[in-house]
Amino acid sequence: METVSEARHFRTLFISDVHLGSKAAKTDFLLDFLKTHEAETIILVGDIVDGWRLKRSWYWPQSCNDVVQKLLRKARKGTKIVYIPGNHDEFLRGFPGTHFGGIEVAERMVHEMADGKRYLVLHGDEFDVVVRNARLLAYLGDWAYDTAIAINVLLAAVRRRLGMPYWSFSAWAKLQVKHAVNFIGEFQKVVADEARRNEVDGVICGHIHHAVMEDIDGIHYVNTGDWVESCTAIVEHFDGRLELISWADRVGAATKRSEPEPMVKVSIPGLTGPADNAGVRAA
Ligand SMILES: [Mn+2]
Repeated sequence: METVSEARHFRTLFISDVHLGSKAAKTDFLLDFLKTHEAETIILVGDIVDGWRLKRSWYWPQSCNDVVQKLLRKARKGTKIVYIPGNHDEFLRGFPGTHFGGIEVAERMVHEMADGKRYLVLHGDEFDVVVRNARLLAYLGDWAYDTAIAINVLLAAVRRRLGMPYWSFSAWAKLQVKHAVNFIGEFQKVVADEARRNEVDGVICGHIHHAVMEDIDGIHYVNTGDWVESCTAIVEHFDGRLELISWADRVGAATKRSEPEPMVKVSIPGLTGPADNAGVRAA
């Protein structure tokens, strides 16, 4: 589609849950968005590359490389880019503090807005276990809470070793439609609690594919949403004001690709393509 709009400039751009490597990734929309949105800093809030999908079956059309190249080009041109890995791209979690192609990898960070407000930025999957066992953990207290999070991290590592996919909150929540709203509410509350513990004004996360900005007991809870369904991003204006952009709404109804795209070789520094038919080994 032809979009004849000038690029809009922002202080910061927050994007998460693109799931490059999954057929559902709306790469065309994201490319359009990245072409028309410039920022001093771009923070990738996890699950940008879906390592799990790629491991099962290689799906990497040219448009996936285009997204990666677009980001790398922005980095070359002076945009500061921070990549906070999520559970689907946790192969990057082993490299906190490292850089690839000008992109910095961090587990989580505190971002200070132009108006001085401080926000904790993290993907959010570490709280899955707390969400699932919220009532029990509240009863058992801090020690059990910390232990549960540690066990969650350990369990994810064991599952990874055994070649089992990470337990997916969004997939699971969708299966339990009736309760999904409760789960989302519980997730938001748990993440807001973490922000409070870190003595910040707000929190920016992804993971549950549910973009929203709202106040939760004095904490500004912000979720970046996703680029597999809703095509949403959070932007910080130069005065520190945050805005939720729904890109799919801006450019019209989502149009599905009719023809399957040919697969190409991946070109992400550090991530190699499939060596054989067995699939990909993600770093
Ligand atoms: Mn996630």
